[in-house]
Amino acid sequence: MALNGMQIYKLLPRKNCKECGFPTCLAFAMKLAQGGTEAEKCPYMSDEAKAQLAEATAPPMKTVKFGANDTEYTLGGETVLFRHEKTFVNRPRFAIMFSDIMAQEEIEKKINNINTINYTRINEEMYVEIAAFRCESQDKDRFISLIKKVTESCPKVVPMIITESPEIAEAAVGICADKGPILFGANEQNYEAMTDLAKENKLLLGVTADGKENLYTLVQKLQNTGYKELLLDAGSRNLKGAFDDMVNIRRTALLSGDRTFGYPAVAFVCDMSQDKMMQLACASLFIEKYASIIVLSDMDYSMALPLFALRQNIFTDPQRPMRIEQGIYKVGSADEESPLLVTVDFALTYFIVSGEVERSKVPSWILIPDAGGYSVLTAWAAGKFNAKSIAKAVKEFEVENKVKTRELIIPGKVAVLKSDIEDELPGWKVTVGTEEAAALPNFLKKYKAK
Ligand code: B12
Repeated sequence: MALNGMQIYKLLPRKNCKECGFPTCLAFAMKLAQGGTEAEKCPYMSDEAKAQLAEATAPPMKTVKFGANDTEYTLGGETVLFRHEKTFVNRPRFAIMFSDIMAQEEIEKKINNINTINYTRINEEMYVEIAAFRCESQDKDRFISLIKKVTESCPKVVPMIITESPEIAEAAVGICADKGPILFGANEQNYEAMTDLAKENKLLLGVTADGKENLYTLVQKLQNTGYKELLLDAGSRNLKGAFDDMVNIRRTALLSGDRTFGYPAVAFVCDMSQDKMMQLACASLFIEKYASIIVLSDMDYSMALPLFALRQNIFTDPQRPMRIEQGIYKVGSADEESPLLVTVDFALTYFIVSGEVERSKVPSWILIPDAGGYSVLTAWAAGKFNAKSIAKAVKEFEVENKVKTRELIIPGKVAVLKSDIEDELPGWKVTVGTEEAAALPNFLKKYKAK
């Protein structure tokens, strides 16, 4: 439980030495309770008090990891219930469910989809991160051969081993421990053996119970063993129940500061409906509230594009537009005769435009002035993308030393800037480009040919 300012004050040496930068120990304690400073700033605190404070001032939700090397992921660590209050930090990861009683054809189809999906948006490469394996046959060899087949065919995925049998779990972990798998299936009956296995291999342990109350008691038992790398599942396998579980677990952790529920949770969307569009809708909901792992039956491109884009949008800091650094960027082997385009420093706009320029195969330059991190029209309406800011960038980034053409292509949406820019940059000609970036490849080919 979090401590309040007075409780923290009682742990301090109360010397009012001011060495922490605060006028009194009480002022320091109050700030510490709000998370505005760190306990280490007090040079005279006992080790015991430090340990107590570290526990009390730790974020209400634990940060855990799974995977290994290039495919290591972080979950949890959230501090707010709503994105606009601050920001969400660790995006959920997508898993595709495999079962060892599934037909070979279906397994092949899912493998193929996992290997096909690769979506790059705003410079982030997105793909399916996890393959979940449910042992339904209770046949160890059959289960292991499924895990082997899928992990060999999809080298990037991290396995999630789902079984309630410690013996099968141990065998499964044995063949993929180097991938940092998630071990899912610790319950009331097996939790001691499952915890030992997770501890030994430093794995994220999925804890499952029938209902929130049972889960709460089970997590307390697990915490008493000292193992806290946990992933929660309150057992609901329908939309209404799982949504209720997610919201209650997160609210208990963040609003009541109760760390028993201060762990990430998993949503088994694959069990909520067999309809693809319904799974898409459920997964969208759980991106926002509040799953850290979302298990789907399958994912093809028509599901991946909206899910990945939504996840990326939700898990960015709402107070900071995703910006790219101002400057002049080369696309392809541009030289001093290549076309020069100007756009804004809003990352979404830049990557759409640079993607289309690449697609045109016409080597070009892209100039990025300071536009406040906004889209073309937003920046223009806010007075941040205009003749003066563009002319300033032309000078600041010494564009005239790189491009000899003295021609600048501006976005079609701000055609009104043409004559103002020509006034600001004597000797330059401004060409109004297309309104949409998708039309740029044709435009550039014609522009280059003229
Ligand atoms: Co606003 N906003 N907004 N806004 N906003 C809109 C832009 C719009 C059009 C809404 C409207 O009224 N219909 C108006 C502008 C109207 C106008 O002046 N013509 C508007 C306004 C008025 C404002 C405010 C002034 C409102 C206010 O406060 N009174 C403020 C200004 C900000 C400020 O003062 N602080 C405002 C604020 C915002 C917020 C909420 C902050 C967000 C901004 C997020 C951000 O930009 N980082 C916001 C948004 C999201 C929008 C909205 C809905 C989408 C903008 C967007 O993201 N577009 C639009 C409405 C709309 O467009 N549907 C209104 C997507 C990007 C990728 O598009 O940058 O234009 P883009 O790039 C495309 C093209 O221009 C082209 O390619 C891209 C893809 O096709 N392109 C090209 C880009 N560069 C180049 C370069 C070349 C050479 C070429 C050829 C093509």
